[in-house]
Amino acid sequence: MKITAARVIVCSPGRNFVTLLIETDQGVTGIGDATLNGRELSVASYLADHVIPNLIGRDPRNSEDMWQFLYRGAYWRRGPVTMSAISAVDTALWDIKAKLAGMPLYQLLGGKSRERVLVYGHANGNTLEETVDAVGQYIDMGYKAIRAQSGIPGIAKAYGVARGTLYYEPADAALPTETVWDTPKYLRFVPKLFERLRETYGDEPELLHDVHHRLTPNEAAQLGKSLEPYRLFWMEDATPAENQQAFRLIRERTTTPLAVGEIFNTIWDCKELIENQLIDYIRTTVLRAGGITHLRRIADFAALYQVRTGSHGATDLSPVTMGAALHFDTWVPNFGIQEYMRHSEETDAVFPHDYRFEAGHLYCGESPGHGVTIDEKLAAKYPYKPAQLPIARLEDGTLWNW
Ligand code: KDG
Ligand code: MG
Repeated sequence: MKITAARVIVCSPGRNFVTLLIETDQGVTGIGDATLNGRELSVASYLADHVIPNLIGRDPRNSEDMWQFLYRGAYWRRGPVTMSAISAVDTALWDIKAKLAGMPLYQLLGGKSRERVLVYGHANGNTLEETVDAVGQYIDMGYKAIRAQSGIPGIAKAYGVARGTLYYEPADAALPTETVWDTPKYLRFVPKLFERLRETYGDEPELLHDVHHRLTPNEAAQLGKSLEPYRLFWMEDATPAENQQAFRLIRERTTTPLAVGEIFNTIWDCKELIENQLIDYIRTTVLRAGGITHLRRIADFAALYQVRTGSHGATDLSPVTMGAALHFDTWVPNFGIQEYMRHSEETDAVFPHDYRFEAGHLYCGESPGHGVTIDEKLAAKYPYKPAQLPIARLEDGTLWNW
């Protein structure tokens, strides 16, 4: 069996997506997501110029060898562009393999470990009151776990606050929007928000919060401690994780559970965090961390240390990633939770899929493969639009972590 052709489809049905489609001599095709928010064309070019010529003529069933070829064989290892491209190839090959077997992808991984996948949605508002109301709306929609982000008095354009109500899309301009950051204001405000959320909705809903890399380890420890009475499911990306040992300081000072990993590319980015039990949830994804093949390796390693999965699932990960992630989540023994930010109707129409939401959970479909396809004719109606992520500066102008 051979790969006969592959192509990259770039489209923008509400936001930009890069999709790899692989064709075989047996008529079976597979797709993978290669979207890297704000840097989409770099991955598209890496795939078209450097990866696709290497795919033609190879046996698509040898996904492990293909992974090793693209990772080791490139000499230049890791990095978001390379790893997003490898992820797309790997996801497409698993899609093909499962279609050849006539099975939903989770069956090839080891079958079902659970019937349904717990997801968390994104509630947000410009003020504390609006955010409290938004969490209530998510509870009414059936969500059992909700991330709460709020505008903060005195901080213009806080992270995670939507322009519409259901959809949060940070990549909002061709050149980065500038936002302002102020740590003391943030640290004073956030515990008040979660105090109000527990007062209003009681103990039951799982509540999550994304710090989005803004704090130092000591500040993160302070925040974690101040949130302990409100029993968060997790505090995410409390500090940047290039220095994995930085999490030791946070870990030693608070019992608030810690999640990290949406920007990690390989097991090497989280090895120390996991083996030293510095985190509770690893947020690596099918898309960013080398596809099913590598994500499985990370999850198995994490299981040894009782670290559970909590894959990134923002809107810049296409429905193709969501479909593959749900098969992974249905199988993975040490599953924690799956992020689920709803895609727009235009996006859903371009990527027909068989997963569905019900009562706070997503269910993966039963069709062979990962259950997501692309309508290429419709995709062609939405050409690429340059859009980058914002940046953050302190009030004195110093560039900060967005
Ligand atoms: O492209 C960046 C987004 O995916 C990111 O800002 C979303 O932090 C995020 C999250 O937790 O969903
Ligand atoms: Mg995040």
